[in-house]
Amino acid sequence: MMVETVKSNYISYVLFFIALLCTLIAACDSSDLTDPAKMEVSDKKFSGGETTVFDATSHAFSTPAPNLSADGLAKHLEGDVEFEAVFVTVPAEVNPGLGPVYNNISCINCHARDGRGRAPTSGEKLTSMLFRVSLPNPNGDGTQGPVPVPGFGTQLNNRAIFGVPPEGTVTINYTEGEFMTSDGVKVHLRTPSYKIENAYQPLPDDVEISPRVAPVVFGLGLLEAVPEATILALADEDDQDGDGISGKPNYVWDVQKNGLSLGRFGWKANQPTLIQQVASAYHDDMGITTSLLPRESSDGQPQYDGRGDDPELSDEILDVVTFYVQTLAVPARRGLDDPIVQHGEELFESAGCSGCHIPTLETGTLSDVPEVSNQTIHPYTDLLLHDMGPGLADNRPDFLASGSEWRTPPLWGIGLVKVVNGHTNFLHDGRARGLLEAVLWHGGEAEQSRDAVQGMSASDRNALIAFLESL
Ligand code: HEC
Ligand code: HEC
Ligand SMILES: [Ca+2]
Ligand SMILES: [Ca+2]
Ligand SMILES: [Ca+2]
Ligand SMILES: [Ca+2]
Repeated sequence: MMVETVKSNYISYVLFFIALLCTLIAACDSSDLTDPAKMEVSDKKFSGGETTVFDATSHAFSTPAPNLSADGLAKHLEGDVEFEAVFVTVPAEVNPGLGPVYNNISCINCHARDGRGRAPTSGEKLTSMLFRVSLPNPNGDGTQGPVPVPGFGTQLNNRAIFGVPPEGTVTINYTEGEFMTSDGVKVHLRTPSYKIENAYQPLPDDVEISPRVAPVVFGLGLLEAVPEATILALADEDDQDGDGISGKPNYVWDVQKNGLSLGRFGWKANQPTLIQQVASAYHDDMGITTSLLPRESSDGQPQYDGRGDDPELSDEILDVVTFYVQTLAVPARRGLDDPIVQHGEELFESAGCSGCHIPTLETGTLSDVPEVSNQTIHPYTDLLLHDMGPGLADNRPDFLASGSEWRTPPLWGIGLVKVVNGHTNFLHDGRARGLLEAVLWHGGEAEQSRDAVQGMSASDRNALIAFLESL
C-alpha cells in the first residue's frame, strides 16, 4: 500500500517536471529573438530581407548573403577574390592591364572591407576618394552626360604606371564654421575646397570638379531589383503634394542598351546597372578595359600605350564581380527594443527624413539572382535625386542631376561604418565627421528637416542619432 502511493506520487512528479520543461522550452523558443532562424523575416531587424546577416563586427559588410545557393556562394567567393585582386602593369601573367593612368590598384583598396572610403587627412595621398571632372555643357542638355576635359577625360587619375605622368592631384582645404542649434549647442562644420595641382598639362579655367568618396557596396543587388515603377512612383518632380520634396529620376547612358536608362548607382545616380558600374570602376578607377568599355580611358592622351590588348578583363571576371556586389549581405538592425532608438525613429518620421530616406521597399525580380528578388527591405533611400542646396553643391551636373542634386544614399548599415572602417566621415565628399554633422549639412529640399533637427532638444537630437546608429 505504502509502496503504491509513493510510486504514483513519483510518476506524477515526473509528469509534472516534463510538463514544466516543455513550457519552459516553448517560452524560450518564442522569446529568443537573437536567433535569426526563429524570427519572422518581416521583422524590422531584417534590413535586407532574407539576405540579412546578424553580424555587427568589422565583417558586417563583407558577408555573403545567407540565402545563397551552393552554386551562388561559390560564384560569390570567386567574385570576392577578384574584388581583392591587385592589378599590375602589362605584360604580366596575372591581373595585367593596370593604367596607364588610374586611381587605385584594386577594388578593396577603396571599398575597404566592402565599406566606405574617406577624404584624406592633411598630408595623406588620395586613396579611397576620387574626383570627376568635366567642362560646362554648352547647350545645357543633361542627356549628353558630362563633357570630357581634353587630356583628362571625365575623371582625374592621380596615379600612373612607371614612366607615365599622372594627370594631376588634388589638395583639400577645410574652413571651419559653426552651426548653432536652437538650444545653444555649437556644432562645428567644415567646408572643403579643392585645388587641382601638378596637372601634367594646363587645365581649362572653367573645369568642373566633383569630389566623391567610395560608398559601401553591400545590398546593391536588392537596390538593382527594386522595380523601376516603384522608384518612379516616388518621384514628384514638381512637388505636386507640396511637402517641399521633389525627388527626380536620373536618366543616364546605358552602354548595353545603347540608350538612356534610369540611374541607380553612384552619388548622383549616374550608373544604370551594377555591371556597368563595375565595368566603369575597372575602366575609370583602375585603367582596365572590358567588353562593355573596351577603349582605354587614356585613349587620345599622351599616356595612352597604344597596345592592341583590349579588352583587358574577361567577361567571366566582370560577371563574378558584378554578382559579388549583388549578393553581399545587409547587416541586421540593432537596438530595436531600446526606447531611445524607438523615439528616434518617430523623430526621423516627424522631421520628414523618411520623405527621401524611404524606410521600406519591395524588390521585384533580378534575373539570375533569385536571392535578392521579392524581398521586403529597409534601405532608407528612394534612389532619386534631390536638390540639397548650395552648401553641398559640387556645381558639376551629371546627366540630369544638377550641380546641387544628389541621390538619397541608403542608410542601412550606417551605424556600423565606425566598426568596419574606423571612421565616421559621411556625405559624398566625407566632409561630415559624424552623423549629426551630416544631417546639419542638409539644405534645399531637406531644409525643413534640417530646421526640425536644429529646433530639437538635446535629448531628441541624441535619440535621432541613436536611431541612425541602430541602422
Ligand atoms: C579609387 C577608388 C575606387 C576604386 C579603385 C573602386 N571604387 Fe567603386 N566607387 C568609388 C567611388 C568614389 C564611387 C562613387 C562613384 C560615383 O559617385 O560616381 C564608387 C562606387 C561604386 C559602386 C556603386 C555603389 C553605390 O552605392 O552606388 C560599386 C558597386 C563599386 N564602386 C564597385 C567597385 C568595384 C567592383 C571596383 C573594382 C573593379 C571598384 N568599385 C573600384 C571608388 C572606387
Ligand atoms: C530631400 C531629401 C532628404 C531629406 C528630407 C533628408 N535627407 Fe538625408 N540625405 C539626402 C541626400 C541626397 C544625401 C546625400 C547628400 C550628400 O552626400 O551630399 C543625404 C545624406 C544623409 C546622410 C549621410 C549618408 C551618407 O552615406 O553619407 C545621413 C546620415 C542622412 N542623410 C540622414 C538624414 C536625416 C536624419 C534626415 C532628417 C532629419 C534626412 N537625412 C533628411 C536626402 C535627404
Ligand atoms: Ca589598361
Ligand atoms: Ca582621366
Ligand atoms: Ca513632394
Ligand atoms: Ca590596354
